[in-house]
Amino acid sequence: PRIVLATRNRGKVDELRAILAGLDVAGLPDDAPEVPETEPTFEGNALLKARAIAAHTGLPAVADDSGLCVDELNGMPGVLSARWSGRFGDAAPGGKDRANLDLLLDQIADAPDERRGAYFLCSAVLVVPGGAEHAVEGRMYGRLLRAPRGDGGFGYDPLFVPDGETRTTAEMPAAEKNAISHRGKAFRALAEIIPAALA
Ligand code: ITT
Repeated sequence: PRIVLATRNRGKVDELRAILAGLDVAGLPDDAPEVPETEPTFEGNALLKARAIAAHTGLPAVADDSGLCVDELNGMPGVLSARWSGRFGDAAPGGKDRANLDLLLDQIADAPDERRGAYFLCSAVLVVPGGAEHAVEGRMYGRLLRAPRGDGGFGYDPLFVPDGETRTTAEMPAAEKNAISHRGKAFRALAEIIPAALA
């Protein structure tokens, strides 16, 4: 059965295609509606995106909402991670990921080691048109460096070192990041329930 991925983020599409290998995964159609993320929770926003795309395409839709929760910032930027800097896509020099990364560096510049803990959270959902909704969650715990390292991944990866690692997630091959990441965990859990959910 065919499912559609409700995301415009290229970094995510590449990760999700690898994790959901074996399923027939379609990309977001060009005429898909833009869905504002207005909910206060990751799961609420993931459901908003998947419901809109399931209704638009008539296909089962998979979406995620994810972000970085930083100890020093009492859980911020959290659900605001993608739009924290207020600079979007091409409007930001170096892209929005760069603007967000610079803001994070600035905000935690004075944080001592014991306040540099953080975790990524991913809520992954499946919405079947006119049918059931499923939601699962994955997390990856780690700590934030004082200067970025690595060109892989996307978003905040150059600052994030997972627990038990010395490399940032931007220094890991994609498959290694997926094996331990919030998104990898959430989507492997979702992939397990997709066959029964679509049967
Ligand atoms: P869609 O809504 O179209 O899926 P988005 O980029 O807006 O794309 P989110 O609202 O889920 O996605 O925001 C997630 C943000 O959190 C993302 O832009 C990064 O800044 C950060 N993020 C999430 N997962 C990450 C990861 O694996 N590595 C680095 N940063 C990540």
